[in-house]
Amino acid sequence: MARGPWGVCIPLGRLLLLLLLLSLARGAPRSWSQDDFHSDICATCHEHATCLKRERMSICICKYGFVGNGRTHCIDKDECQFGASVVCGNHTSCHNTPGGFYCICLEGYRATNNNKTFIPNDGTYCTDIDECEVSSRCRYGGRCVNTHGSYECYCMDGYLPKGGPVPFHPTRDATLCTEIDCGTPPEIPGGYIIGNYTSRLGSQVHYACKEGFFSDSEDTVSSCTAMGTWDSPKLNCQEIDCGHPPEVQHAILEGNHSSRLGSVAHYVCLEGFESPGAKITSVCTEKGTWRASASSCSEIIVEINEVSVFNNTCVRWQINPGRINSKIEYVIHIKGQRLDPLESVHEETVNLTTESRTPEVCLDLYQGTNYTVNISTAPPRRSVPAVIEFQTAGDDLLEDDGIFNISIFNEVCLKLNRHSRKVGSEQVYQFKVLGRRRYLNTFYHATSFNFTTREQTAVVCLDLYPATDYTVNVTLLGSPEWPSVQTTVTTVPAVQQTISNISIFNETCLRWRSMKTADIEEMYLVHIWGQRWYQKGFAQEMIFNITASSQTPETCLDLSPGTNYSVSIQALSSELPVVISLTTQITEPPLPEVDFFTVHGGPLPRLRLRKATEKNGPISSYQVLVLPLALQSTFACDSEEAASFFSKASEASGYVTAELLAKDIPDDALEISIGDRLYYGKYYNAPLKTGHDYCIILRITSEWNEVQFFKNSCEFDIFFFM
Ligand SMILES: *[C@@H]1O[C@H](CO)[C@@H](O)[C@H](O)[C@H]1NC(C)=O
Ligand SMILES: *[C@@H]1O[C@H](CO)[C@@H](O)[C@H](O)[C@H]1NC(C)=O
Ligand SMILES: *[C@@H]1O[C@H](CO)[C@@H](O)[C@H](O)[C@H]1NC(C)=O
Ligand SMILES: *[C@@H]1O[C@H](CO)[C@@H](O)[C@H](O)[C@H]1NC(C)=O
Ligand SMILES: *[C@@H]1O[C@H](CO)[C@@H](O)[C@H](O)[C@H]1NC(C)=O
Ligand SMILES: *[C@@H]1O[C@H](CO)[C@@H](O)[C@H](O)[C@H]1NC(C)=O
Ligand SMILES: *[C@@H]1O[C@H](CO)[C@@H](O)[C@H](O)[C@H]1NC(C)=O
Ligand SMILES: *[C@@H]1O[C@H](CO)[C@@H](O)[C@H](O)[C@H]1NC(C)=O
Ligand SMILES: *[C@@H]1O[C@H](CO)[C@@H](O)[C@H](O)[C@H]1NC(C)=O
Ligand SMILES: *[C@@H]1O[C@H](CO)[C@@H](O)[C@H](O)[C@H]1NC(C)=O
Ligand SMILES: *[C@@H]1O[C@H](CO)[C@@H](O)[C@H](O)[C@H]1NC(C)=O
Ligand SMILES: *[C@H]1O[C@@H](CO)[C@H](O)[C@@H](O)[C@@H]1NC(C)=O
Repeated sequence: MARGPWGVCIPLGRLLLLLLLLSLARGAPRSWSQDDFHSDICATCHEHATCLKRERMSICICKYGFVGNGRTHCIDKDECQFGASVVCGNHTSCHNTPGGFYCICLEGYRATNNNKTFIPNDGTYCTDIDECEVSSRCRYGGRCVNTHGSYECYCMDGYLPKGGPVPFHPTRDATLCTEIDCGTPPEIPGGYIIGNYTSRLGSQVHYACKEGFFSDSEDTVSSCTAMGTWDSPKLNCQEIDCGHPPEVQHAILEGNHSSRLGSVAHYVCLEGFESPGAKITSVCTEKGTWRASASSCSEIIVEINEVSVFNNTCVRWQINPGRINSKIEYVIHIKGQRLDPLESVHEETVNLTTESRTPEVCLDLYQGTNYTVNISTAPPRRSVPAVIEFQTAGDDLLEDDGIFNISIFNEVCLKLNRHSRKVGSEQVYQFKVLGRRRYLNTFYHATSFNFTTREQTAVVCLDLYPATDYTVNVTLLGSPEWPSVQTTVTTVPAVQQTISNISIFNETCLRWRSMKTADIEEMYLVHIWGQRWYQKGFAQEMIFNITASSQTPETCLDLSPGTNYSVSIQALSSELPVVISLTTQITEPPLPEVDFFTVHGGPLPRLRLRKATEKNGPISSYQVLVLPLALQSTFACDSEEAASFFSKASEASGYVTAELLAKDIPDDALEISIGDRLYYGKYYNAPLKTGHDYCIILRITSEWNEVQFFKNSCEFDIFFFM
């Protein structure tokens, strides 16, 4: 509603009609007849009036937009005076013109006739301009929203505002819409992304857990949100950890296993249990739990069978094969019915723990008694028990297999098994033990001990000597009528070494230490082998016995020189010999054999030498020496000096005129002529001077082991006259 200047409210449509009627009413009193006034009146009309001719009358009427009497005044009416919104409608401005007005739409609005100006009475009005429709003004990614007379920008779906407010106006604000990019999806520890994805809004990534990981949550998807971030993934991959494998009844875990996926835990049945068929395992599954195999451990029931009696009071049996590796405890229930004393009962339980599959037990039983023996396993192990009935042998002390069963063990101990016992009496047996060795006259070992029937199985360690024949006399003390019983046992040779610290002295003598008790006579077997590397045919063997009581026996051996020996010494009470090696030194070589031919006035004197036998050591060389006869008595054969013809001390000195190595001497003989002016070895065989007397000497040298350079032997001397 517009508020008019008259203070009344008038609807706009009716106002125009009212103005027109007012004008007509005012003109009415000034109406004249057509005849009188026709031309005059019209001439007097105001310039903004028109002359209206009606029959005989003319009337001046102000033109539309003017108000007045039509003749003296017609003034412009201001249509806009009631306000633009009243006259032109909403969102307008009103513009008065002489005799009219026009309307213009306000900024942001347009006239419905699409003209710039309009007159509202043709129904034109101002309508809001949809700026958003007109052009895209909101920049890239922006979304235009039209408002009254204006617009504002938001970011499109998939875009986010950056750098300014929202909503924004592109001319005013720096806001930019950027495309949403969620970037790399978050990583899930223990998980990974399946397949393709984009980082744009609405994109989805699908996660899965890696091998060995599992998730409680089934939700595997994360989406790129309008916030430009990924949903936080619900999948929670945890490493599969099956923890400790479950217990399996009657079984224990064996070996290594981990708590990770696929790990296999192996079980073994406890001792006494078995899992027929399959092995027992448990597997760590992808659910993080162990899945056990179906098999289980069931108890092995011990079957006791093949029960038999031996040695009068001993019982043995067999058990079924099965996985029982450890000891089994047996309960042996003994019940005996005796006539003497009258109808007495012997009842007893004996426990035996053994891992043998054929256990044996010797029971403490009365003689001449009917026994029932019930064998079963001790709880908790279960068994099929076995029962045997038997009668023990009569109470006869003089039974031919003896009261005592004497055996030897550990070389030095006697084990005494008594098979029977007598009720109500304890007897003492005296044992006299005498040891002898057939091969030693003075060897003698005597000892004695007492044994009471209290001891069922006794062990007496007497420190017996090995390889000795012992006689054991048993006497029942206090029963002169009971004859003594005699038995013999022989100890085996010692398995340990009884000789130590063997040493050589004075070249061919041996000394050692006997580990047996002092002052006990012992016989030693000595075995000697001799060999010479330089004399193939040489072989020496000696075997003999030595008897000695000393703890450090000595013996000197008759050995050849220049020989390698092996010497074995064994105490006859021992199984083991001691072997040592020794080498004797070489001694003087044998006399050389020579033939000498003297030729008068003709050829040179010739010497024929034969190979000497290598007796006391290897022969290395032969030397021919020339000695002035005058020096013969002072010549020392063992002097090592060997001057040559050129290096001799004086004209009158002797010298070596030839040297021949033993290997160069042929088997038959070698001849050389003295003074033939040749070199033999490094020696010059110089011509002898005529008119002098010489002694020609042959010298043989034995040498062994370099250091053991040994003597010369010279024997054959020749007088040579010229
Ligand atoms: C003009 O605007 C007023 C208030 O804003 C409204 O009540 C009226 O209906 C409008 N007139 C037209 C013709 O749209
Ligand atoms: C992943 O995208 C590539 C490239 O667009 C396409 O070649 C491939 O087949 C897609 N893989 C899957 C599993 O969709
Ligand atoms: C058990 O594990 C240890 C340590 O990992 C390893 O040294 C050993 O060899 C394994 N034993 C077997 C039987 O696998
Ligand atoms: C009975 O005992 C003796 C001596 O202890 C033994 O030599 C013999 O082998 C045993 N008999 C049986 C059947 O074991
Ligand atoms: C023998 O074993 C049974 C069962 O284990 C036990 O009750 C008993 O005391 C044991 N007897 C002896 C003497 O050890
Ligand atoms: C043992 O049993 C046999 C047969 O049953 C019987 O003849 C004998 O007299 C019994 N001996 C004893 C000592 O009870
Ligand atoms: C043997 O002993 C077992 C265990 O003590 C018992 O169950 C069984 O009855 C006995 N058998 C006989 C024949 O005595
Ligand atoms: C054995 O007993 C007899 C008689 O009592 C005694 O003379 C002797 O010395 C005892 N021998 C030993 C080794 O104890
Ligand atoms: C054992 O007895 C026999 C004859 O019975 C006797 O000749 C011998 O000397 C006795 N030996 C010992 C060690 O007493
Ligand atoms: C070695 O023999 C010599 C002479 O035969 C002798 O005097 C010496 O005592 C012996 N040496 C040893 C250690 O017996
Ligand atoms: C050494 O003595 C033992 C035992 O008497 C005998 O068997 C062996 O023949 C003897 N050896 C020599 C070489 O005398
Ligand atoms: C605009 O309006 C149309 C009708 O709606 C008229 O026919 C035109 O004459 C008018 N033009 C102007 C300039 O007013």
